Amino acid sequence: MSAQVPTYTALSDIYSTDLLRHSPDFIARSPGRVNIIGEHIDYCGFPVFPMAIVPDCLIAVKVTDGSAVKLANINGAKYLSREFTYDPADIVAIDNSTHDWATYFKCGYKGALEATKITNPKGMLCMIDGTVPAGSGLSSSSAFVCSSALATMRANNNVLPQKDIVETSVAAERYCNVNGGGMDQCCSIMSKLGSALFIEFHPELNTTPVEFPKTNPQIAFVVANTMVTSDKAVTAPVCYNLRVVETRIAALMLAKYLGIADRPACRDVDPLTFKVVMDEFFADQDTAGKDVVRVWIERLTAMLASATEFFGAQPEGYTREECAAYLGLSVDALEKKIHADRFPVRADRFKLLQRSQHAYSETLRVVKFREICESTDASTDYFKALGDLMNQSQDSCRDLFNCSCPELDELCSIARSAGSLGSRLTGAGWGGSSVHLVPQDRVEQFIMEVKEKYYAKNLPHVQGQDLDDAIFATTPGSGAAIFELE
Ligand code: NG1
Ligand code: MG
Repeated sequence: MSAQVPTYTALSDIYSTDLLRHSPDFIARSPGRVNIIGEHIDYCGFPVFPMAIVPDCLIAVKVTDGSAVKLANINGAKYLSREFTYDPADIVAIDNSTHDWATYFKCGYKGALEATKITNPKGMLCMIDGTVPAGSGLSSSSAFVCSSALATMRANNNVLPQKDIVETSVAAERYCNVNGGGMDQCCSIMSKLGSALFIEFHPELNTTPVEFPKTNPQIAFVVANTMVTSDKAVTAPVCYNLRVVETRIAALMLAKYLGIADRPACRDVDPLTFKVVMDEFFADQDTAGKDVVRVWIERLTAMLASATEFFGAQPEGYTREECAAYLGLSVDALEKKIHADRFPVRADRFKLLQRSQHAYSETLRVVKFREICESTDASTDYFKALGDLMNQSQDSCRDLFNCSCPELDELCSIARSAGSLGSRLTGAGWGGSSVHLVPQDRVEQFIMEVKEKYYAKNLPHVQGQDLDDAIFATTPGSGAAIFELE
């Protein structure tokens, strides 16, 4: 007799805690995401191609009078609680010196109240359950920030339009001192069940749901976590935030090299990104009917290859002083212009050539990946065409952007030998998860082989549910939602 799935009349039947003695008014949820392709280019303003996964962050909320916010986190059945009170002076203090799970809620709460301009917010009793593995590169942080912002807006009866919730969540997560792009929050909030999301950021946020081609056997994606926790908040100054700074300096120098740095569109926009430079470069040209991104990327790639006086002269990278001198700025002015004052980085040299080559080539792979997904040419070998782009992305992340790690490289080569057509890191890298393109009818066998060759060998203590959370097949899930309870 299979165990009956229990049914409850109210959440309070599950958790007899003071937070849930009253049944909640609503539940806000926002999912994690896996980035299929387009890594470290959202903050360059270029398009990316993630999809929402089923694991998410759920927040059950009882709205109360007063301004106290009580949180209960039942992740892994440990009952952890935090509470704070709305402070008219700065909404809520965010302390990044200790890495506490409640910080993500406070970021979403603060961002939501700033965006809605609510000054006398309701009290909230919140029961939180996150199932996106933390530090796994599947955007557990953004799932938490987005659901917290959504819950705060709903508690105050002021849920903004989706795109405003995305912008709010992107700004809110930066309170954790990670200078992130907008991919994770946009995917979490705006995904449509059954489709991946082609996300463009400039000239404005624009999303296009894209279904994967109907192949036989079906296309499936398997996520495999290296279990190397990549805690961006800790490593940011030498990893994530450093890469953001390198691409920003490269964009400034590119604009100068192309003679368009003083045009208002480049001079006044903050921060300057590769995409802004590209759009301004073509602004006075007739691009009707041209695939601007492809033209731009191919032109830049050729230019970078030949422009030794530009980037190629110093493959080991440029110092702050050299960059500032090229741009006619003081080092301080340069630091401010690329927000390195707010998000400090630790590096002597910036590898502008390599980061640019990755960003341009990765953008072209995203454009091609979407075209292949939308192609109806019956002769297309979808698995090979899509898989090759994913493998090229991994090589570029490893060799040009230096954001892979030995465990990710090992996992990708094991996966390819176990039948993946395309294997790459997903998310920031330096640990976290990988994503693999596998025909549906080989998924079980693939997962078994990777469990044996990677997890049993390197992580024998990871068993049972933890192992099932470490490597799993996933399909495009739906985005954020609010469930109104009676
Ligand atoms: P992860 O590490 O999965 O949260 C981060 C950034 C994204 C994007 C990817 C790299 C945040 C919140 N997320 O994702 O914007 O830049 O790295 O493509 O910073
Ligand atoms: Mg994250």
